Amino acid sequence: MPSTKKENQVTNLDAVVIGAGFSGLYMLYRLREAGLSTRAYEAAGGVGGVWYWNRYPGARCDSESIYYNYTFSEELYKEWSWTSRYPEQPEILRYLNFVADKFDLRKDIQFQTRIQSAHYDESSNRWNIRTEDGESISATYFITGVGCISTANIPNMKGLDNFKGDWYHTGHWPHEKVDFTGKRVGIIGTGSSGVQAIPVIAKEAAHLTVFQRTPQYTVPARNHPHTKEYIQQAKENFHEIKKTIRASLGGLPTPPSDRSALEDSPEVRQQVFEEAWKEGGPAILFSYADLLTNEDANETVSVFIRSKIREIVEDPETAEKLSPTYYYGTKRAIIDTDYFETYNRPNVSLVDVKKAPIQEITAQGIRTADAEYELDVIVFATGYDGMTGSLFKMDIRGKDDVSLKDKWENGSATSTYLGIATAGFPNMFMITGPESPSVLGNMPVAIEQHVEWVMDCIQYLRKHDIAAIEANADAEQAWSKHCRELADTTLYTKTESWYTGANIAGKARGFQIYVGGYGPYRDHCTEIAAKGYEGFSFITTANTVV
Ligand code: N01
Repeated sequence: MPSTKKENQVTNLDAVVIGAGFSGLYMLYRLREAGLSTRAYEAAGGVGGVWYWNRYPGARCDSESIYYNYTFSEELYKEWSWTSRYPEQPEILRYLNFVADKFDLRKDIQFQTRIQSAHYDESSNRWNIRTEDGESISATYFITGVGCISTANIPNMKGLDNFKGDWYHTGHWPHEKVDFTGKRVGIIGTGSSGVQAIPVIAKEAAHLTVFQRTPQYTVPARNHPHTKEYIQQAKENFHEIKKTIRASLGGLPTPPSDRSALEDSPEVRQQVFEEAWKEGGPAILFSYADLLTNEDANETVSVFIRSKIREIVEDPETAEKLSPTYYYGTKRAIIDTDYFETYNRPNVSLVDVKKAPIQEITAQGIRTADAEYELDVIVFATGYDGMTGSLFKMDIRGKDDVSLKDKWENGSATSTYLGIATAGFPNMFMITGPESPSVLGNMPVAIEQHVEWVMDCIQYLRKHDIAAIEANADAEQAWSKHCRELADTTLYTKTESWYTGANIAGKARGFQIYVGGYGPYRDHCTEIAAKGYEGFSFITTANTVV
């Protein structure tokens, strides 16, 4: 077959960045500022990453706005004003578009382009990258900014093709408004996405049926508009905010308590939890130091939230079905607006699909083990193939033609050095990759740290005439072991969640997140760099390893 013009062309670049969300935009900016020829490739039609795709009703941020943004530029921080404590998706997407415009990033982003493969060529120390439409790119550095939770999980349910109505996944929501007026809507999933979407859809739909597999702890967000004075004050405190969130454990300025929940009497504890409930947001999670490490401490907060569910939900049977039993906070701690209140509406019903599992999607709706539900619309709020899903979607091959998927044994042997690099894949950097702290906090803070570390590393390589850097296998094994050991001191590993891969049928289990906190992790990465990139090997331009 004659090859197309595109197939014959090779674009030569210093660096390729995958994605144009928070990670990709900043990485592109830094590389370009440093004078490297760079292009970002993005499957979507615009910037934003998850905020481009997650347009579902109720989608909003769960970190406070004044901290959920870049802090690399004081000017940028001062030019943008958030309207509320937890802004909605359209406002966050506007912010990222504002960033792209301010720094003129769009001219170096190729939209609607999905990267199909990236293969490392040992003879040239370069990455050969191909897009799905056949374009070839050669680059020294291959940097992924693909997000930790961006590959949608649409469960393989029998009969979905037969469904006569419309169906959507929250992570791939249409750009046009989906009108639920007068419709019988079914939603599957009660994670962060479901908990945000359910109250909003319920207000519009004729009837909303929630298909719940695992009930969720969620606490009120207490969202509210910001006053001009509050925003002004944040801008004046820019340097303090930046310093504090960068040194913090989870990218937020309020330090968690240093007290054990078991140190206080039940009366005092009740008061602490009541105040945190009133304050909303992450206050409950931060109210005691050991909620995520001590089973008895965790039970105190779990009991408190269950009591709130019983207070809010009028029907005792529904309240019971909505009451979780896993350790609070070991699935992503959710904050909501009127979630439990929504179950008091006459047009909302709750179906326990753990008790009576979904058997198939029929032409008319959903059939569970004990009933059939007629629906006009099905919403899948069923989450993502987290941490490795988006990396495995590309055919990434390192030295000796070994694929990342094979090296990590499909996810069961995922191992990285610092969550940034992996042995056998020189000059490949993962922004918020597996075994970094990433999703256990306020993501933009984690992203900025990685981008800045990677940029410093690339500058070092260029300055010292080093062709490639590669993580050493022994340093990687030690880091993975350290991550697992730390995780095992917490309750995270005792709960089935997308953190552990348990949400995807057949996916290997493992907890691939560093739980030691953003600040300590940052210090460790800085120290590794200061020691001349300890744990890495360098390949010189003469192709010798040092
Ligand atoms: O996904 P999830 P999400 N049959 O995996 C259920 C971030 N985020 O999109 O718990 C029936 O948490 C599943 O049940 P179970 C945030 O980090 C942030 O809600 O596995 N049910 C669960 O209830 C978050 O943690 C924001 O038993 C099935 C739900 O679907 C992450 O994204 C907003 C099923 C999936 O919950 C993912 O959240 C939104 C099946 N076959 C998301 N398969 C912010 O606020 C799955 N489920 C910033």
